[in-house]
Amino acid sequence: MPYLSDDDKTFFRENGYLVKHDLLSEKQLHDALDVVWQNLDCDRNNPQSWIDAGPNHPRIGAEPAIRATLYESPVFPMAEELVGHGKLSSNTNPGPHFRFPTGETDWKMPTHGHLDGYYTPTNGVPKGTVGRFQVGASFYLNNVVHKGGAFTIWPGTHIQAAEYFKKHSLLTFKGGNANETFDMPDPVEITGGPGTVCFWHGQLMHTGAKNCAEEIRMALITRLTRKDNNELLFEFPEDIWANYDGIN
Ligand SMILES: O=C(O)CCC(=O)C(=O)O
Repeated sequence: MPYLSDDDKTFFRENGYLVKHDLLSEKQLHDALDVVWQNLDCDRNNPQSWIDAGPNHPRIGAEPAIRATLYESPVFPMAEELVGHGKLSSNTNPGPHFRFPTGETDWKMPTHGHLDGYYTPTNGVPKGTVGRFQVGASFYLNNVVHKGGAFTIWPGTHIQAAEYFKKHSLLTFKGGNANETFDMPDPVEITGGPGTVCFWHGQLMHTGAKNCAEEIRMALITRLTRKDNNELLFEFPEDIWANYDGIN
């Protein structure tokens, strides 16, 4: 029995993202949160210590409780339903992404997003390479409210990106500043309770919003690639869904 309906797939195809709620069990959330707190440089019982506590990127992706949120939940099978059964590599770990409370109340929707995988001086992608992937999944370990540092996306920009790269080099794209390139739609803030997952196309503009709430925004983000991704890195087929068996 598939997890995703035809309507889900149509939504993903048109908008470049899809949100599903309650995908993680109580135990998965509990165990993952324990690992997070054991490795975070602030005090679980003292909210004052959470304010501006970043940057804080513990290397916990390979911990069994963290991997379980992806591989022992419906998250990976759902991504496979988009890209194709048996097509995705399972070597990828989810990485923790925290947005710490700022202690401020002055919030506005993010105005700038980026695409992942293209060189910028600060994002860790080496110059002369690209790090493309098929589907990202951003999943929340706690409740993420409006103004609470939500993962934020610009719907439809995956289609603009596909058109753009038919005519422009991947290696000269300023991934960190995609606003200059795209006709920007209104952004969508992804809010939801623990276990909410946003699946997003690997070429969708996104960012994390400012956190004016009291809680740390606790997300895991994974970027899933096809097993044959190395052969596809520089390909932009006429049909942008050519490598997504579930969408075709
Ligand atoms: O933390 C977030 O919500 C966004 C993270 C992000 O933009 C990224 O990892 O590329």
